[in-house]
Amino acid sequence: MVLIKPSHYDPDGYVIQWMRSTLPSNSLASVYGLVEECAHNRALGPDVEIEIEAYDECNTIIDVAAMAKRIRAGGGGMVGLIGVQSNQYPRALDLGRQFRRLDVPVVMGGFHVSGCIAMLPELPADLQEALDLGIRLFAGEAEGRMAQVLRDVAAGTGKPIYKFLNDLPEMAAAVYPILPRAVVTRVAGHYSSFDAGRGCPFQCSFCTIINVQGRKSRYRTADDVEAIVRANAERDITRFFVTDDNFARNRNWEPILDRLIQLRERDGFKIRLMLQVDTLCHRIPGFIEKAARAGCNAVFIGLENINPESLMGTKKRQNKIWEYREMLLAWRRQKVVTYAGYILGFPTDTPETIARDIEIIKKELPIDVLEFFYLTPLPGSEDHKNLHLRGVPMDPDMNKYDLEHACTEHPLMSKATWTGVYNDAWGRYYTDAHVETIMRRAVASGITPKKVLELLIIFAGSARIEGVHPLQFGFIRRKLRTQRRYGMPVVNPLVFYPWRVIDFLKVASQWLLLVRRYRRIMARVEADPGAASYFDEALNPHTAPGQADHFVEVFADKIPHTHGAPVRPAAAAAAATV
Ligand code: B12
Ligand code: SF4
Repeated sequence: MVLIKPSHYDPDGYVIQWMRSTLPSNSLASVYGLVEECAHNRALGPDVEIEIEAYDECNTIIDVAAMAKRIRAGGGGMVGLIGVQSNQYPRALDLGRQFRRLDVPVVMGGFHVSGCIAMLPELPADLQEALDLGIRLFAGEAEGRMAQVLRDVAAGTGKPIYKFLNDLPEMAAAVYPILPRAVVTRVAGHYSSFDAGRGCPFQCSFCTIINVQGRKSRYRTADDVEAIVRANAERDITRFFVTDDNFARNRNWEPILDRLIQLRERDGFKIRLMLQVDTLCHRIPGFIEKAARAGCNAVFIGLENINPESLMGTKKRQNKIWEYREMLLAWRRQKVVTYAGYILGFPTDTPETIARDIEIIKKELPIDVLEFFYLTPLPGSEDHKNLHLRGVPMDPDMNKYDLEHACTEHPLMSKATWTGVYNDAWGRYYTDAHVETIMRRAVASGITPKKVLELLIIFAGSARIEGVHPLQFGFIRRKLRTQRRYGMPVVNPLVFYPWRVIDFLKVASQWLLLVRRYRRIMARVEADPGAASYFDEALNPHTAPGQADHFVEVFADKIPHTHGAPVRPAAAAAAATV
């Protein structure tokens, strides 16, 4: 059984691939765990041994012919295309096409298949193309269902579509994600992953997750999480990306964190965690403190936008901008690095409002790393479904649904303007002056400066130098001449290799310059005797009673009347006169 997590194509049609990737694939680990269970239970009969190979294409070259040969030599088998997102779908289809040509059975699963089947009234043409190639599709979650798929494929009776969307498996005591050490070590920092739960109670209209994994919190037990940590520790892996979209809404967060704290503090496991949380997590008593004690040193926060109108428009009502600073400072007090995602292209956004908002963030919010995304109608989301049903044009090329392209029209900005705004945003946030401010804030808060420096280098350079989003970044880009998108010509070696050398040298020199510049900034900050007492508006925890933060004032007329919202000066004055 060969498990492949496909990557996707760059604009020249080459696979985005690195010597080392920076983030692990939890989909791959989840499916690996499930197939390993089948192998252990001899799901194909007592005489049939199942051998498993797992590859993340972001860090490994996929040799289709060699894999097909090994499958044949082993007496049969199949290829699983794992966790295929919409942007990875064209690449997955190309891999599937090559395996099918060699008569190898292929099954594909992941968010593109699940999202489309969950939300669209009919099968889209690209999924039909897969079926026409003889690729089988799996929609839904595979816990408890993998053995059935393997048996069907082995018997030659596989269904064209496996559909399990309305029957979400329980997570308690479910088989857990795991990967062999050799796969994990291809990720820089040797991070592995697990999902401690699935499902999110909120209703953001751009989100696919709630339509595939549901809105009910399903979670693993503390015992399961301990088993995951111990199994990985046996492979000398103790760093984890916990992939719950919103760990703060995992109803079992506290027992899980308590157990991790015990493993760290009592049993000496050197656990490190990256978590994803929402902007209200600081309101949960003890959550941030326990997360830090459990080993969390980095946290991804779905800030999305600071304009309440934009947030309301996408049903992200839970984001209360007047609490952002308090939440960020709460993490900072625990010396946890904060990453915030910022979405560009909400209906009321213009180049001017976006530029203004980024400047406000720099000045007033103590975020370390800010990353930008296009508002994208991802297949599987309510936004995509609505546009599809209304017949609004959307880019037909799924390779572009990577949150780095404008995939549909914007009411106020042309595609060119929107693209300009996205490119400008990285440069606007990561100015040398602001990088210095972030480093000063880190030193003043006791956060390891070297860690912040490394992150700033990657996030400042990835989109601008490599042309890929930092979430897809890796170390040392590979471009294989022959791994080109289906339909694009394989370039003559005499043209390809000189181009590749120039391309490599250009990119490498830009990285060297950036690293040197940022190191100098860091050295300057560290040499400053007053660095530890640095203070600015973003670090100020207290807004005097009756006063609003400056950035809250900017949006005063857009803040909805919800519980806890700051009272607008005009409304307060009116109340006083009554
Ligand atoms: C962790 C994560 C990442 C990680 C790791 C990727 C990974 N897949 O593990 C990183 C940070 C790298 C990442 C990056 C991106 N991500 Co992401 N990510 C997630 C997240 C939060 C969890 C993934 C996960 O582990 N899920 C749990 C697993 C078990 O679910 P699963 O993948 O669906 O797999 C199950 C089934 O589908 C099925 N299955 C899957 N494959 C197969 C194969 C076979 C043969 C079978 C039988 C069954 C089967 O069984 C599995 C077990 O039940 C999801 C949201 C979510 N809740 O899933 C977003 C999500 C997958 N990401 C998304 C996006 C858009 C991205 C980015 C493009 C964003 C960006 N600009 O950076 C990049 C892409 C870059 C890349 N190279 O991957 C979208 C995809 C939506 C879509 N329609 O494409 C999601 C759904 C979030 C969202 N915004 O809606 N991501
Ligand atoms: S909070 Fe995150 S996971 Fe939950 S619905 Fe919104 S975008 Fe989706």
